[in-house]
Amino acid sequence: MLTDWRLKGSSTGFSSPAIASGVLLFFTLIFFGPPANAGEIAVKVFDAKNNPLRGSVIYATPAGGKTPAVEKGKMAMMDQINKEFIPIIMAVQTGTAVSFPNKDNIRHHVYSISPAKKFELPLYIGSPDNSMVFDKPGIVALGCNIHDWMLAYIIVVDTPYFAVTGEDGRGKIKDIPNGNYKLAAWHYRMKGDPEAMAVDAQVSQDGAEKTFALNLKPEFKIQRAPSISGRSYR
Ligand SMILES: [Cu+2]
Repeated sequence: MLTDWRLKGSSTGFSSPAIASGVLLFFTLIFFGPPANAGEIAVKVFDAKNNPLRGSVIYATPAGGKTPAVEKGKMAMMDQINKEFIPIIMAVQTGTAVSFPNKDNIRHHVYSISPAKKFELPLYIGSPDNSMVFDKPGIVALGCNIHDWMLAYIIVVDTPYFAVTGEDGRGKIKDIPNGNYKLAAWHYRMKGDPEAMAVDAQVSQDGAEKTFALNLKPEFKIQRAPSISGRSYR
């Protein structure tokens, strides 16, 4: 479209007021950015008792539209610090490479038996080049063979539009192009399939806001023993 009026402009000159205003619009766009054709989806995730659910992954997949491919060379990092995975919940788009640096001065042995990505990084220390491409969508549960309580999840989704909720159970998927989406929420204790429970969301300049109320299974994370200093870790 832009090309069209530029051609028209060059063939008829700039005397017409319509073309002049087109030129003005063109330069306005150059200086002030594109028009608002993207918005955000604000999401709240609660449990059945209305407690906010931190660490829920919310993700929006274009309804019938094309999903942009993952950025080439996209990397994410799953740290190991103080015998815990950081972050505990991480979402990535399918095709993203994830590395597993060990910031402790002891060895970890990271593994997953999840169908979406089965792997093992035998005992290592430091930050060897151990990145792997997560090429299938799904939930990947991580563990450490040495430290039973170490647990984290990598949620691999077929879309670049996702976010993780904070302590208040709220999350925002930002810079998402206007259009219709299937919006899903995942939590590691949820009952049911997030995609089967997905809702329709429409993104426009006004944005969209959605709420999920999830039924949870009992907590199953292995509790970490108190440390020597008396400080306990979960
Ligand atoms: Cu470990």
